[in-house]
Amino acid sequence: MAPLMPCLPFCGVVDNDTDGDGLTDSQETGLGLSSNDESDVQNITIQGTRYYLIDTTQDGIYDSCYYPPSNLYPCSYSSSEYLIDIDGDTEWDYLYSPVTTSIRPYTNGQDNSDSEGFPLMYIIIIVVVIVGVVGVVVFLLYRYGYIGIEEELVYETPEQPQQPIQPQQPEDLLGPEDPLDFER
Ligand SMILES: [Ca+2]
Ligand SMILES: [Ca+2]
Ligand SMILES: [Ca+2]
Repeated sequence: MAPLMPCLPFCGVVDNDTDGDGLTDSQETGLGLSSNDESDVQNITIQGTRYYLIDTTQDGIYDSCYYPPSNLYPCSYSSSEYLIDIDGDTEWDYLYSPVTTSIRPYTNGQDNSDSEGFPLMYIIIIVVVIVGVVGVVVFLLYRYGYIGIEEELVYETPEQPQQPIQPQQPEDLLGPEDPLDFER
Protein backbone atom coordinates (compact mmCIF):
# COMPACT_ATOMS: atom_id res chain seq x y z
CA MET A 1 0.00 0.00 0.00
CA ALA A 2 1.48 3.29 -1.11
CA PRO A 3 1.91 5.86 1.67
CA LEU A 4 -0.50 8.78 1.58
CA MET A 5 1.09 11.97 0.31
CA PRO A 6 0.70 14.85 2.75
CA CYS A 7 -1.75 17.37 1.33
CA LEU A 8 -0.37 20.86 1.02
CA PRO A 9 -2.48 23.82 2.16
CA PHE A 10 -5.31 24.45 -0.30
CA CYS A 11 -4.51 21.10 -1.92
CA GLY A 12 -7.39 20.12 -4.14
CA VAL A 13 -9.15 23.48 -3.82
CA VAL A 14 -7.26 25.50 -6.39
CA ASP A 15 -9.64 28.09 -7.77
CA ASN A 16 -8.84 28.34 -11.45
CA ASP A 17 -9.89 30.96 -13.91
CA THR A 18 -10.80 28.42 -16.54
CA ASP A 19 -11.99 30.86 -19.19
CA GLY A 20 -9.35 33.48 -18.40
CA ASP A 21 -11.75 36.40 -18.01
CA GLY A 22 -10.21 37.58 -14.75
CA LEU A 23 -12.64 35.99 -12.27
CA THR A 24 -12.09 32.60 -10.78
CA ASP A 25 -14.50 29.76 -11.37
CA SER A 26 -15.90 29.98 -7.85
CA GLN A 27 -16.36 33.73 -8.16
CA GLU A 28 -18.20 33.27 -11.43
CA THR A 29 -20.39 30.57 -9.98
CA GLY A 30 -21.26 32.78 -7.04
CA LEU A 31 -22.19 35.63 -9.37
CA GLY A 32 -24.24 33.45 -11.72
CA LEU A 33 -21.67 33.70 -14.50
CA SER A 34 -20.23 31.02 -16.74
CA SER A 35 -16.74 29.79 -15.89
CA ASN A 36 -16.38 28.64 -19.49
CA ASP A 37 -17.32 31.90 -21.23
CA GLU A 38 -14.86 34.77 -21.14
CA SER A 39 -17.31 37.19 -22.77
CA ASP A 40 -19.44 37.60 -19.65
CA VAL A 41 -16.75 39.54 -17.77
CA GLN A 42 -14.92 42.73 -18.72
CA ASN A 43 -12.34 44.10 -16.34
CA ILE A 44 -11.96 47.87 -16.13
CA THR A 45 -9.67 50.07 -14.07
CA ILE A 46 -11.06 53.22 -12.46
CA GLN A 47 -8.63 55.43 -10.57
CA GLY A 48 -6.23 52.54 -10.15
CA THR A 49 -8.86 50.12 -8.86
CA ARG A 50 -9.87 47.03 -10.81
CA TYR A 51 -13.60 46.50 -11.32
CA TYR A 52 -15.43 43.93 -13.42
CA LEU A 53 -18.41 44.54 -15.61
CA ILE A 54 -20.39 41.31 -15.53
CA ASP A 55 -23.19 39.90 -17.63
CA THR A 56 -25.21 37.78 -15.25
CA THR A 57 -28.08 37.30 -17.68
CA GLN A 58 -25.88 36.10 -20.56
CA ASP A 59 -27.54 38.49 -23.02
CA GLY A 60 -24.33 40.14 -24.18
CA ILE A 61 -24.84 43.31 -22.13
CA TYR A 62 -23.15 43.87 -18.80
CA ASP A 63 -25.69 44.46 -16.09
CA SER A 64 -23.58 45.01 -12.99
CA CYS A 65 -20.20 46.29 -11.88
CA TYR A 66 -18.44 43.86 -9.56
CA TYR A 67 -15.77 44.87 -7.06
CA PRO A 68 -14.34 41.82 -5.25
CA PRO A 69 -14.98 40.22 -3.02
CA SER A 70 -18.62 41.06 -2.55
CA ASN A 71 -19.54 44.52 -3.84
CA LEU A 72 -21.97 44.78 -6.71
CA TYR A 73 -22.63 48.24 -8.12
CA PRO A 74 -25.30 49.31 -10.60
CA CYS A 75 -24.42 49.49 -14.26
CA SER A 76 -26.60 50.63 -17.13
CA TYR A 77 -26.13 50.42 -20.88
CA SER A 78 -27.10 53.58 -22.74
CA SER A 79 -26.13 54.98 -26.15
CA SER A 80 -23.33 52.47 -26.72
CA GLU A 81 -21.80 53.28 -23.34
CA TYR A 82 -22.09 51.97 -19.82
CA LEU A 83 -23.04 54.20 -16.93
CA ILE A 84 -21.40 52.98 -13.75
CA ASP A 85 -22.13 53.84 -10.14
CA ILE A 86 -19.06 52.75 -8.20
CA ASP A 87 -20.10 53.94 -4.76
CA GLY A 88 -23.70 52.77 -4.64
CA ASP A 89 -25.17 56.22 -4.04
CA THR A 90 -27.56 55.77 -7.02
CA GLU A 91 -25.78 58.48 -9.02
CA TRP A 92 -23.71 57.57 -12.05
CA ASP A 93 -20.01 58.23 -11.67
CA TYR A 94 -18.27 57.00 -14.84
CA LEU A 95 -18.90 56.24 -18.46
CA TYR A 96 -17.27 53.23 -20.06
CA SER A 97 -17.12 52.78 -23.81
CA PRO A 98 -16.75 49.11 -24.83
CA VAL A 99 -15.74 50.25 -28.32
CA THR A 100 -12.77 52.36 -27.31
CA THR A 101 -12.44 50.78 -23.79
CA SER A 102 -12.11 54.32 -22.45
CA ILE A 103 -13.43 55.45 -19.08
CA ARG A 104 -14.30 59.01 -18.23
CA PRO A 105 -16.10 60.74 -15.37
CA TYR A 106 -19.81 61.19 -15.89
CA THR A 107 -20.58 64.89 -15.72
CA ASN A 108 -23.84 65.11 -17.56
CA GLY A 109 -25.90 67.17 -15.14
CA GLN A 110 -28.41 64.37 -14.66
CA ASP A 111 -25.91 62.51 -12.52
CA ASN A 112 -25.31 65.10 -9.88
CA SER A 113 -27.73 67.84 -8.93
CA ASP A 114 -24.83 69.98 -7.85
CA SER A 115 -23.18 69.84 -11.24
CA GLU A 116 -25.19 72.78 -12.58
CA GLY A 117 -23.58 74.95 -9.95
CA PHE A 118 -20.05 74.03 -10.94
CA PRO A 119 -19.69 76.37 -13.95
CA LEU A 120 -20.74 79.43 -11.91
CA MET A 121 -18.38 78.41 -9.13
CA TYR A 122 -15.55 78.02 -11.64
CA ILE A 123 -16.31 81.45 -13.11
CA ILE A 124 -16.24 83.04 -9.66
CA ILE A 125 -12.96 81.35 -8.83
CA ILE A 126 -11.42 82.45 -12.14
CA VAL A 127 -12.57 86.06 -11.63
CA VAL A 128 -11.20 86.11 -8.08
CA VAL A 129 -7.88 84.70 -9.24
CA ILE A 130 -7.62 87.23 -12.08
CA VAL A 131 -8.44 90.14 -9.78
CA GLY A 132 -5.91 88.87 -7.26
CA VAL A 133 -3.17 88.51 -9.86
CA VAL A 134 -3.85 91.96 -11.30
CA GLY A 135 -3.81 93.43 -7.81
CA VAL A 136 -0.47 91.83 -7.00
CA VAL A 137 1.02 92.98 -10.31
CA VAL A 138 -0.19 96.55 -9.78
CA PHE A 139 1.15 96.51 -6.24
CA LEU A 140 4.56 95.27 -7.37
CA LEU A 141 4.73 97.85 -10.16
CA TYR A 142 3.85 100.56 -7.67
CA ARG A 143 6.24 99.14 -5.10
CA TYR A 144 9.21 99.20 -7.46
CA GLY A 145 8.39 102.55 -8.94
CA TYR A 146 7.22 101.55 -12.41
CA ILE A 147 3.97 103.32 -11.77
CA GLY A 148 3.04 106.01 -9.30
CA ILE A 149 0.54 108.65 -8.43
CA GLU A 150 1.22 111.57 -10.74
CA GLU A 151 2.05 114.69 -8.79
CA GLU A 152 0.39 117.87 -9.87
CA LEU A 153 2.91 120.02 -11.66
CA VAL A 154 2.94 123.63 -10.57
CA TYR A 155 4.52 126.05 -12.96
CA GLU A 156 5.68 129.05 -11.03
CA THR A 157 6.60 132.26 -12.76
CA PRO A 158 10.22 132.94 -11.96
CA GLU A 159 10.72 136.18 -10.21
CA GLN A 160 12.29 138.86 -12.30
CA PRO A 161 15.68 139.76 -10.91
CA GLN A 162 15.67 143.22 -9.55
CA GLN A 163 17.79 145.67 -11.39
CA PRO A 164 20.61 146.78 -9.16
CA ILE A 165 20.38 150.43 -8.28
CA GLN A 166 23.26 152.23 -9.93
CA PRO A 167 24.83 154.70 -7.58
CA GLN A 168 24.61 158.22 -8.87
CA GLN A 169 27.86 159.61 -10.21
CA PRO A 170 29.04 162.85 -8.67
CA GLU A 171 28.83 164.46 -12.11
CA ASP A 172 25.17 163.77 -12.17
CA LEU A 173 24.75 165.77 -9.04
CA LEU A 174 26.49 168.80 -10.58
CA GLY A 175 23.90 169.32 -13.19
CA PRO A 176 24.57 170.20 -16.77
CA GLU A 177 28.01 171.48 -17.53
CA ASP A 178 28.28 175.11 -18.24
CA PRO A 179 29.72 175.46 -21.71
CA LEU A 180 31.14 178.79 -20.69
CA ASP A 181 33.57 177.14 -18.29
CA PHE A 182 36.01 176.38 -21.12
CA GLU A 183 36.24 179.97 -21.96
CA ARG A 184 37.14 181.09 -18.52
CA1 LIG B 1 -13.45 33.13 -15.27
CA1 LIG C 1 -16.86 33.81 -17.48
CA1 LIG D 1 -22.22 57.15 -7.67
